[in-house]
Amino acid sequence: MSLRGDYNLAASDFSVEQDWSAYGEEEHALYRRLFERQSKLVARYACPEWIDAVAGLDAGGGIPRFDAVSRQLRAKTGWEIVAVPGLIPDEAFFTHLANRRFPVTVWLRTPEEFDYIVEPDVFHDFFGHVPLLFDPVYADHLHEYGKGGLKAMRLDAVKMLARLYWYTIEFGLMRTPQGLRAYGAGLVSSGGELAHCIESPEPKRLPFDLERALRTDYRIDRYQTTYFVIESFAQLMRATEPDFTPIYAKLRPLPALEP
Ligand code: HBI
Ligand code: FE
Repeated sequence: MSLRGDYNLAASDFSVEQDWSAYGEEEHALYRRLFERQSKLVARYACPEWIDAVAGLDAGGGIPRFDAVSRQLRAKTGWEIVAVPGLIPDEAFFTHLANRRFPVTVWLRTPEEFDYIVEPDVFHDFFGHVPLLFDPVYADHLHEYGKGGLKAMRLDAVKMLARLYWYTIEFGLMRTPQGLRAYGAGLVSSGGELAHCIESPEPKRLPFDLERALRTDYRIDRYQTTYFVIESFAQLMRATEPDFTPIYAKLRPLPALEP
């Protein structure tokens, strides 16, 4: 996969400096436009935990300073942002999560990609992922996920575990007393899929089922056709607590499920 970021300056853990002064005014303006578009949608479709967290973040003025937000994060849940050039290898990614460091891409999409981008950019990573790191239960789950990822590598089960991440952290839905809400970063940061995932009659919306999620394939270049719905982050934490080793062994011989 030809990646867009500049990996030449990355350290051995794939971290880079954010160099906030290098962003141009037009990049900050594009970030603000993305933020303003999503702000109208998240009020209606994002889960309460995301809404509460983003209220405490000065996230709309332009591309955020990672070190300033890391100070707020550390104080709340012990997490911090690690600046990266883009997608990084699984082992580096899982190692960062296992140490409560969330990788956030430093570059911003081009104006032509306003509506859709394949690779995660700073808007997807920061606006989509960072606010929920302020939620203690979600933060603990992601920490466990990172440790589970390193174990999955030893068990050659990363493909299965990546599906869990996809159907929760990236595209998860939550049932709330006010109705369905999105918590997945790929949904919260999407101009079109955020309303679609809640309003459209087309996609399947299944109660969260760990084994089904681990078996269900996904497409990265289109709206999801299947969403999994949790009751709460506490339920997600409980459901993913068991040792996955016997689950991997049971599911490995079975065919993947089409979404
Ligand atoms: N790298 N920067 C970055 N962000 C991701 O979300 C990411 C990654 N590398 C690997 C990866 N995700 C997935 O393979 C894991 O979810 C399994
Ligand atoms: Fe993401």
